[in-house]
Amino acid sequence: MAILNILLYPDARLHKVAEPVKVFDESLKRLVSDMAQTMYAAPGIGLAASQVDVHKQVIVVDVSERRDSLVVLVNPEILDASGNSDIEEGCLSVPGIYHTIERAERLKVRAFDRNGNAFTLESQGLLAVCIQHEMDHLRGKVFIEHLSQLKRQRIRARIAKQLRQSA
Ligand code: GNR
Ligand code: NI
Repeated sequence: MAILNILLYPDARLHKVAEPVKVFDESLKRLVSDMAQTMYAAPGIGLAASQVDVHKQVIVVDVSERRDSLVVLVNPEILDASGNSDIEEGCLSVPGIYHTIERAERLKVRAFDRNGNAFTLESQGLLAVCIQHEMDHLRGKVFIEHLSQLKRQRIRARIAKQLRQSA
């Protein structure tokens, strides 16, 4: 197992579009366990492969308090989305920035597990929001790109300031 390096916004590699996984081999299983370890260590409630510069459709999520309910989604597809949620979101790739984004409250996805078995998952609330946040990463989209141009500009200015102060 290994803790992987998480790309930080603004990094152009966060905008790459992830490819579907075609072979469910040992290297996929290694990626999933490394991603899970990276997410737990961060700590975060989700991680998309895009954030660790692997542009394959792989997501890990655990919204449980005990951190014992890992969900692995390979090649996820949304079957159904309904309702409205506005949970405050953060992102390991945009540290220190928190914003509510309009998301569906309930989500039904179809995906494969790390062994290549297909399943469907129905979720709501934080889990549903987190899956939508991670699926955005796979499309090369970071959560702040849901905000208005003005808000994004302010966030970019704050990030630049944070970077100057940490330098
Ligand atoms: O750790 C995370 N917390 C979070 C909170 C609300 C909505 C989404 C998230 S995902 C985030 C980890 C991350 O950046 N995943 O891509
Ligand atoms: Ni994120």
